[in-house]
Amino acid sequence: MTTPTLITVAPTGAESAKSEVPPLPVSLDELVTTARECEALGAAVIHVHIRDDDARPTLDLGRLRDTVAALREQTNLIVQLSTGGAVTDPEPDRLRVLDAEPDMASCTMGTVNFGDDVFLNRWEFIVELHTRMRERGIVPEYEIFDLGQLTTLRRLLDRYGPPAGGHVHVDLVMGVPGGMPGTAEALVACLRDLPEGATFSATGIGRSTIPVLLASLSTGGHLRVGMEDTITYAKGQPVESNMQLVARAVGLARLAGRAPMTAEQARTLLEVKR
Ligand code: KMH
Ligand code: ZN
Repeated sequence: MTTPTLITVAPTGAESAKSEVPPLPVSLDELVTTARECEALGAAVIHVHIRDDDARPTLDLGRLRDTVAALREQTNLIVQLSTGGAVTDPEPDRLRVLDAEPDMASCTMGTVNFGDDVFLNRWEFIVELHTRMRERGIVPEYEIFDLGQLTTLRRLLDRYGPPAGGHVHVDLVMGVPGGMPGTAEALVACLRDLPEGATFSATGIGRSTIPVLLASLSTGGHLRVGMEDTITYAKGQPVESNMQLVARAVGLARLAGRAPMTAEQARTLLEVKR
């Protein structure tokens, strides 16, 4: 039997400006509406970055709590908060995200050049995030921007034990300028270094979106799509909505004989208890 596809939607991110990308969901209302529509199409997890009243990225704890509550009330999606934030966010603010008690949180496995910026993830910080998530029963999604970060993940698990729930799920973030390329070859290279029993999803930034999506589907992987990663649908055609990206992913997953997984199936796979 073929594995159904876990589809994560990452609707907002911290990098695009609302003024330049008007369909980007930035208010709580926009986010919840997007979440509901993406769930109806086949998404099971939502990877969340939030914005302030001026549409700037924020890690404000009160807003994060309100966001988790609203998404839980109005959807059945697994709520995954970003602890990556924006490249300018300090470590204490990123750790405090866990106080909003999401179902899952992202946990990046190393420092990477991020375009003209640096996305800083020191070893001690990674250990702190992993440990706090274990203590609180928050299931991590380990974000991998480059091959060597999988070695860091294995070292982390060897030294500090398995994550909350016991299952290891990795997201390959490919095609970031400064990280690994968004190619089938790079994805296959990562598979050899995945921890035993781990599942993976993949996302390709920008023009690597489709090659990575197809490579992941054809190697048994899962998908992350959304306007955090992709704002151009096809050459010269801006993305109209996150739903457009989820619908495309669902169509390709079905074509691959791997229909989307429900949120309940995803909870079982990822060992998310709520
Ligand atoms: N915004 C990037 C600097 C995550 O969400 O954990 C980091 C990021 C990864 O998006
Ligand atoms: Zn993110």
